[in-house]
Amino acid sequence: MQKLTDLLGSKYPIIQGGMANIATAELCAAVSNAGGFGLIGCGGWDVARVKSEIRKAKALTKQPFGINIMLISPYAEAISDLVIEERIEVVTTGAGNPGIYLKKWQDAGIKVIPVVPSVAYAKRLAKKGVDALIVEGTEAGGHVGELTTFTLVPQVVDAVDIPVIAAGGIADYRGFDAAISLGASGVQIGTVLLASEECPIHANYKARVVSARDTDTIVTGRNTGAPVRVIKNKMARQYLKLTEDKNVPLAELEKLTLGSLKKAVFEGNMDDGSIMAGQSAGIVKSIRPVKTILESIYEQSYYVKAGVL
Ligand code: TUI
Repeated sequence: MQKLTDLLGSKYPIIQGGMANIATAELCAAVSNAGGFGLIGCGGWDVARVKSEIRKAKALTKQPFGINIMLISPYAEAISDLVIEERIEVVTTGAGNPGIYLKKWQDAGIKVIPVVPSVAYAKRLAKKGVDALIVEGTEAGGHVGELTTFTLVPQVVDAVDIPVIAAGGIADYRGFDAAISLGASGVQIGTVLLASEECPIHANYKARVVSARDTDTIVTGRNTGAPVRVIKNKMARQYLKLTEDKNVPLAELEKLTLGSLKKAVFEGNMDDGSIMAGQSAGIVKSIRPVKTILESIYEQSYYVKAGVL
């Protein structure tokens, strides 16, 4: 099987999550410049904004980087053409089925790496010729599936013959090595990068991730079809209450979630903001440069030390 670093052109088999409103050109370039694989997370951005971030990232790094498209975005289709025009080499997708765009991207030579939350979904996409899969457990922050990284990764590894990238709950070399033990070819990290010096979020958000204890995250909206893991606060409690009423339209809830994410990201509002973060927030204890975070994951890995990777 192809090595993930050969597929991506990065030094480390570590990719950055496509965190909406957070994975800007700045964070993406910092990750790629540090030897990981950076991504611009399009979230709910329109085409003009994504284009401007792509241009910025191209100016900030000469290393390869990718684009993450959140498929429930109203701009997903337009962005699916933009990545071709901009000659982006790798696209990751989340929160939906990338099926309708696959052929067009593959014809353009774009490597496609969807996030999958289940085995059946992984098999279907592998059959369609995607290049790798990001297998994300429910430990992750933001929009999540039901299964844990620990159980889902080995099942997908057994079901497909393309590289699997483990995501959800990984914040240090121990999580990295666990993922490799489960058969993954690499990992995706998000939460630990929230606590990086280069991450363009409000200082309050970073501080809240660093102070989070093991039990501080919760999944809101499991019963609505839009389950989102956040750090518990007033907003999370309000959202939980709102979703007890099953008649609230999904689109309205998504707007509320993305809108309140902005309050946390830009204003540092830790009461009314949606503080998306994964369970690994409990592992994250300090704010460090991206380069230190990536090096400490890779260089301390037993697999790396043993020369296996
Ligand atoms: O997408 C994510 N994480 C996200 S997106 C986001 S922004 C947002 N805000 C409000 C509501 C919803 C999203 C914050 N965090 N991770 C990747 C991911 N994809 N996790 C799970 C999935 C997924 C779920 C279902 C992928 C495919 C899927 O298929 C459903 C289907 O049958 O189409």
